Amino acid sequence: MAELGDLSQAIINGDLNTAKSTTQELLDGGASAQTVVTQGLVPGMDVVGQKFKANEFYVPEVLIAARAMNAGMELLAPGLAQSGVKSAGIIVLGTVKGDLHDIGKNLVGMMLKGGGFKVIDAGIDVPAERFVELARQNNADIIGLSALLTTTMTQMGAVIEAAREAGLSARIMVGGAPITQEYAEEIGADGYAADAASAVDLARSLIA
Ligand code: B12
Repeated sequence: MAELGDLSQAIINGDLNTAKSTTQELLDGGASAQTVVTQGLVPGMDVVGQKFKANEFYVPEVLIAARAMNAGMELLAPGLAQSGVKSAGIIVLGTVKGDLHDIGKNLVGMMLKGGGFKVIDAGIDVPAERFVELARQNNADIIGLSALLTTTMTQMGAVIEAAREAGLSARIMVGGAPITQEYAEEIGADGYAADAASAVDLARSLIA
């Protein structure tokens, strides 16, 4: 009989097949989709996030773990929709206009999903108006902006301005290699995180 801890361990190991089979076994054994997420998948991904922060895991391990988690999530999606489990929050996440880098943004998105957030992926090269449109359509709690170029990081300010002009209440968090806490404050962002694991903590604190 599979245990919730086995599922957490499968995520930490990045073992997609075991993550899938264990998720299915837990469901077949009568566990609710919500229990499987909150006591199996999310604790596993939390450990992955901690290891990433401590430099015990690197980007490939995190991506592999996130893929295993997504495989489990796919099996749970119908059950979660039925039980109406409330997400931790809704985040519109994208790479700003002029910028095509998306590896970090995708990693942040996967970790946020692992943390129970509903993530709307706006993609790359996203103009300010598109962020505003998606945030409004989805009633987003947070807009997450990624930029990897010193020439595109200035776009973050444009999104913040557009969101304010549109009267959106969504908080804005920013990240990407050239971004610093100082820069985030300068442009009036609500938060900055240096890596994907910290992004989850930041998102939780922005909503709390
Ligand atoms: C891969 C890469 C590319 C790939 C991108 C592929 C893809 N699908 O993303 C390609 C080849 C397309 C590319 C193109 C270019 N690139 Co490039 N690229 C890189 C490289 C090597 C790695 C970036 C990366 O993926 N890192 C790994 C991820 C996991 O890290 P990350 O993105 O920093 O994300 C983490 C954090 O920053 C944070 N984070 C990220 N986003 C967010 C968002 C939020 C909300 C939060 C909270 C946190 C957060 O969490 C992430 C996970 O921990 C970097 C060098 C580097 N070491 O950064 C150069 C680099 C960013 N590129 C650079 C340049 C110059 C270019 C080009 C202009 C090159 C050219 N002359 O054509 C083009 C620009 C294209 C464009 N318009 O965007 C420069 C930028 C210099 C600068 N200061 O502006 C760099 C620094 C290389 C260099 N040393 O010169 N690039």
